[in-house]
Amino acid sequence: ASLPEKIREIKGIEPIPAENLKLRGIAEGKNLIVIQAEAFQDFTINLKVDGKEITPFLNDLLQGSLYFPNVFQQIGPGNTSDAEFMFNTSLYPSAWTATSETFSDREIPSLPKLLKKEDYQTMTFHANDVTFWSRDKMYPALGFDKYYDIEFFGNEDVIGIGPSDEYVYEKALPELKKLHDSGQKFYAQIVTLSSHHPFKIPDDKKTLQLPAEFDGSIVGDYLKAISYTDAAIEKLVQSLKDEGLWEDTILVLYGDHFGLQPSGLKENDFDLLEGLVNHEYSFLDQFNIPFIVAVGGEKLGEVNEVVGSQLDIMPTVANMLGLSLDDYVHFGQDIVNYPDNLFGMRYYMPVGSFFNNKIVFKPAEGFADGEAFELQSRETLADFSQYEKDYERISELLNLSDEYMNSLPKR
Ligand code: GP9
Repeated sequence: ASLPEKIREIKGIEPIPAENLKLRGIAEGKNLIVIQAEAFQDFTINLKVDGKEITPFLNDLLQGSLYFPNVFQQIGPGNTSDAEFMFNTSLYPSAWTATSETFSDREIPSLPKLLKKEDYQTMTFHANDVTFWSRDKMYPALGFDKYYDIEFFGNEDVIGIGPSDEYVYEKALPELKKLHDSGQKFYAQIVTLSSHHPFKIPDDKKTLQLPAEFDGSIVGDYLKAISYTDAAIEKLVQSLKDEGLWEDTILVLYGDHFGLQPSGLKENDFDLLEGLVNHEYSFLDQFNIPFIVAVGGEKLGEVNEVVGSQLDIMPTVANMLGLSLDDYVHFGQDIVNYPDNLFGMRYYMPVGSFFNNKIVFKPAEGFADGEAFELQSRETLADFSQYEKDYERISELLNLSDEYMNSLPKR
């Protein structure tokens, strides 16, 4: 069997004929704009504090979009750059190094390369120095035609470590419009930065006021940073509409990874968070990122509760673009059409940890000493012996993934 077949077999995926796939090609030929939002956790979506929404624009956008509230991060030590790698490949990142630093000397199969064959131009925007996380090597390895980094943006309108999201969108838009106006299809990934730790948004850019109990807390700063992220995206979408790009766009938004790590929180932060999420804030909240797809001119309006992973984002979007991944090695899956899931975690969880549709499992010495939690109730499961097979399947998948990564030819 080929590697894609082997992966499907381990995951228990029976391929569905293309003509029977839901949402197949719904965005075929459209421009793809992907916003990878820094430290964006899902609990902020539809959240109200003191009657105020944290993400009013996205909450509104969701009404006509596809929204997956149960998707989990899988980054390794390469943080943001691992998330970029995963979206563009649907391959597991390396376990103990930043993938961008370890594998960028390889020929990496990728979404930019698949889209190139469909006559797309591909580019990525991130307002930091491109050498950070060795992106200067990763972007060419992923096959992007072009990247825009701090050299393009300059040190204007800075929030935290780089130019503000608003400024980045403003500068990126004319580049996209040029292509659109000349009839050139494009894929643009925009990696945001303004909501980076420690989440300090300057007073004149704050878009949210919170009750006094949030003053001086990282939770309050975080919510304000996410509110800023939301407001900046609103401006971008408005500009896409004003400039006539929206109807030809599929917009994908997802969070790269957690912002609020339990180890960085004080007791008061946990109390504040518990008040927001209505249960004890745990790793399940920490790792839960939003995944949203809006298609210009299409009313989708669906909340899909399926359990998914960061690796599933690209295959889900690829189906909507009408791309076939049948022969492309990938470890994620299109979660619209293949809702039965199994995916692994490493680095931020013990090796051998996995999620399936019902539980998350954390091994200790081995399987029997581990812990399992039901995803819906968050309760600890007393007897999880029925999931031992999944534990074995995950180790098989991660081994296959590492073998595959190591087999990629040098560039
Ligand atoms: C900086 C960006 C953010 O370029 O990658 O840092 P990270 O979240 O990866 O530590």
